[in-house]
Amino acid sequence: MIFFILACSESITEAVSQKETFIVVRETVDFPLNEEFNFVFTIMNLERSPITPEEVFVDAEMPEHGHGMGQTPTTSNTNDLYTSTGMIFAMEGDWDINIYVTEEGSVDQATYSVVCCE
Ligand SMILES: [Cu+2]
Repeated sequence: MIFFILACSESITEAVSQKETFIVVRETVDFPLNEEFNFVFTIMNLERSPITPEEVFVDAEMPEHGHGMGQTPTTSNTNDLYTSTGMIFAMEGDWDINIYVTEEGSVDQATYSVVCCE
């Protein structure tokens, strides 16, 4: 863990969900300003095997400003790789990308805090 923090301090690619039921590993590390982008990620269980939950929903917001992206991305899965299309950061600053996963009727959430757009 210490190695991970030292090696990847400027772009953390893993996020553990709030209830610790899953891990998100993102491939997308760069974010354009005011231009649609794809957010690509894998969802894993705690044993680090890819999973495809019943429902996966992605959204993003600027917590300090109280607004979102102004549009809702579409999330699809191909061979265990998830892609959210129609993401857009129209403003520079701190964004939270939220991944909501529903399994057996219960929702858990993982969040990446990223900065647009270094
Ligand atoms: Cu804002």
